[in-house]
Amino acid sequence: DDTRQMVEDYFRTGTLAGLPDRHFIDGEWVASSDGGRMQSFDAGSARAFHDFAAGSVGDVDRAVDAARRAQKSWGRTRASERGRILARAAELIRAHAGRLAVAECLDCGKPLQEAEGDVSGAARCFDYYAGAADKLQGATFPLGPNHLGYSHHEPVGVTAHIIPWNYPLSTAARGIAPALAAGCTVVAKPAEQTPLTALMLAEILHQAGLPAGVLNVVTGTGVDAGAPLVAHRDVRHVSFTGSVMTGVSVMQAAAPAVSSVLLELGGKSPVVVLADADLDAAVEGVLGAIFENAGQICSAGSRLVIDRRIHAEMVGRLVDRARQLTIGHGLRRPQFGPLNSAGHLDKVASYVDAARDRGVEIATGGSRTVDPASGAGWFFEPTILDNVARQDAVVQEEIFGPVLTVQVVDGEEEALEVANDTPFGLVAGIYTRDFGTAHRLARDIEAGQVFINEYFAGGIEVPFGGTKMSGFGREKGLAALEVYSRVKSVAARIEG
Ligand code: TXE
Repeated sequence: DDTRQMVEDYFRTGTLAGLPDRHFIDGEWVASSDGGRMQSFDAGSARAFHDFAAGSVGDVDRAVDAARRAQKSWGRTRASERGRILARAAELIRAHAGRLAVAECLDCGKPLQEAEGDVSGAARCFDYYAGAADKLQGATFPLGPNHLGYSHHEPVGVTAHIIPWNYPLSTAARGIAPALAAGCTVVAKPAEQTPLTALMLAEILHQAGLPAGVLNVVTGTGVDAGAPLVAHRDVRHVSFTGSVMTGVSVMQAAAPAVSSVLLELGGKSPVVVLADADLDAAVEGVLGAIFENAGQICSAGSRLVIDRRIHAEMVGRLVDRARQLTIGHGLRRPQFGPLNSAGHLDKVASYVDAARDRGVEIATGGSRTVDPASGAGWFFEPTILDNVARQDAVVQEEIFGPVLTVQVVDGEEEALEVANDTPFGLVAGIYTRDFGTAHRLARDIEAGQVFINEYFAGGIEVPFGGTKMSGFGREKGLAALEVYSRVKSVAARIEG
């Protein structure tokens, strides 16, 4: 099939023909105003495979200007028509699924089957907001017989989307689809490591009938392209997914324009496994929670909080399974792929090296490795650190790699205390057969989303976002439409 051919072509030539390599502004492919270019790297082989436009303030200004000019007419386009365009985009994402997945796999390094899952999730996201576009309704207010009061939702205006490198297509889709559904226009800035699928998505929406200027994509670094975008005076809202430190500076940069901000800043999410849990389900859940996408997931379950009575058995089973994971280049569909960049591999390795030096017990993994087929690539072994103290850096700070820490507790009360004992609060997993315990913990755990007896349960229907240092604002679900719209209320005297 198509995908197999692309994979063969890539391994033969070291590149892939026809990948987008310029900004998408006002319905056209545009080179950087200063001619800047930068390279994309294939993490599975540590080699450059593509180059693309490195944008700066001139490109951002041009894109925001296009979005501002397109805003009025897009905002007044009938909601059902906006929905039809999103529905067509969902179909086109499916039609181009193979190419999108291969591009995502090369840009991120992740296993191809995971990239394929991201692509079908993105299509599903466009379906969802296609259907939701004309369900955004206002209210009437009981002002008495002489007055009429009502409200409706207006689009926020030009929105900026700063996208990270771990889920480039999914994150782009979950911001762009509700923004377009609500009648906003968009300037998106994908991460410099992973520009491809946001550009491909812009082309798909253009083919689906989206008018020029409604969705623009400027590629380049955070400093040169991201910073001028989030500070732009004509941007009314910024959706940011990335690190805490950058999120704070984005919020500051957006303040002078009084733009609203949504921050999705990652976490240190606990998976609580109590003594009565279904251990088979818990083992599966924890493995996926930390080793999917090599742990480069904001909502990764990176802390196992485990009852002492099942600790030895659970860790033994996890270690066995972690050692069996097949490692390799993403295009070979391994169970476990590389980290996204050399710099990120250094960060993950330095956390584990420092932990080793402090005497933290390494139950399995703990070292850099390579793709066994080529002897290259930026890989770090699936790693489990056992019996880690509550204040240890590997428990308190986001590593964003395949490193699970294990914290041993006695019973529900201590599990809750340990689960909440980090600065983050994105998601949490709970494994127990006791209904009351599960929902008591779900109530008391500080997190924006809780999974019970299946980690990553849910879908586009379920609102997602953080508390504490994990950020604020909700993506996915109908909640996301509220991010991209404002209530306008009208009160009129109609009698007397
Ligand atoms: O993040 P940055 P980095 C965490 C994870 C990771 C760490 C560093 O722990 O190890 O962050 O990753 C753009 N104005 N997460 O350095 O800098 C940048 O170009 C505007 C968690 O990649 O936050 C990219 O598009 N934009 C996370 C995006 O911000 C700026 C996902 C994220 O980059 C900017 C990624 C600026 N001044 C990393 N500086 C999650 N929540 O899932 C950078 N950018």
